[in-house]
Amino acid sequence: MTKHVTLTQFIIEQQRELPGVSGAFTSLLNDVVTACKKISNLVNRGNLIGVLGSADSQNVQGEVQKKLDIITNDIMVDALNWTGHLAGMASEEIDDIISIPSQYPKGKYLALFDPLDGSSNIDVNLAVGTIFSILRCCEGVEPALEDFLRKGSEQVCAGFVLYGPSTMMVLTTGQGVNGFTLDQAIGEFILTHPNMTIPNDTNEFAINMSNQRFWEPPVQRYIEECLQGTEGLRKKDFNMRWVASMVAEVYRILTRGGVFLYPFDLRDPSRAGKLRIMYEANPMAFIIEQAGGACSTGRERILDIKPKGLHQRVPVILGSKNEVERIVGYHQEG
Ligand code: P6P
Repeated sequence: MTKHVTLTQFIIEQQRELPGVSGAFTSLLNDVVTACKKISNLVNRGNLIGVLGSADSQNVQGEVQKKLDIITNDIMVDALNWTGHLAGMASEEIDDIISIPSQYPKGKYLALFDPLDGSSNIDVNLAVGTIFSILRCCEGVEPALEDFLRKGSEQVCAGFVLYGPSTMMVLTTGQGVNGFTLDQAIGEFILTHPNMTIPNDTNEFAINMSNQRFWEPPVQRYIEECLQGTEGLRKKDFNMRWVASMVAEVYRILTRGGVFLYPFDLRDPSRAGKLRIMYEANPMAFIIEQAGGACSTGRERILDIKPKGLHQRVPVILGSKNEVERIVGYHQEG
């Protein structure tokens, strides 16, 4: 019988190789995993337990919140705030940084997360996910906003959980990318996709075509060439996918290559794009680069950006390295 490696065993064995690891990180990651297992169970039973639909409220982004947006945010906060591993948290659903209650010790990590990415899909039974990013900070000290606003290159861990036909966790701690499938029978994530790597080339792009009139010329040019297929410059046909759930798009790209674009949007230059740098772009960029891909705004590497705000938005172009570099080249040509 094949010996299955659980996520817990994988993390402990990987951390054992690192100098000076206290075990706090391993324990923190296991707490994140427990929260995501709870979310998986709720998402799976959605209609049966009345947690779908809108909450008749808006989040800091001005987006209508789904009931599960709020529930999953509370699950993440309640699973992590007592552990003594975190000095603070940040969530897509909460305007300010989330402090650790005074009765709990403050640890040396910061957790940032989008508790339910793609939640507009939840009512139509399409894939959604949880995205998380871990930064290191001074232990035992109340963190200030500035402690969160660190470049993505400073992340110590990034991951996401995709609640799809299978519940999958994808994780990096800077030593490559590994994928785990939740075995519902035993409640454990099992290593099923070791050392995930992205092909450098692809013939599949993901973009919301309804926004085409708001794209800048370099993105217009790239997508037009894809649509011209064998009759155009690229001399090959392309396929298109748009799931409207970043976690699903990124997982597909990790498994078969591709390029995902949520580009700069001319409608509102102050927004720059739709996706948030701290808990969407940065963790996904860390994962994509660790898998051999690339992630850019079109003008700069996402992981090099010094964030200005907790909910700052950035344009995102990520995936197969040669495609991302082509699009970046078009931006440089103007
Ligand atoms: P649109 C989900 O709301 C999200 O933040 C990403 O997961 C997804 O890629 C994108 O927005 C979808 O945006 O404009 O197509 O609904």
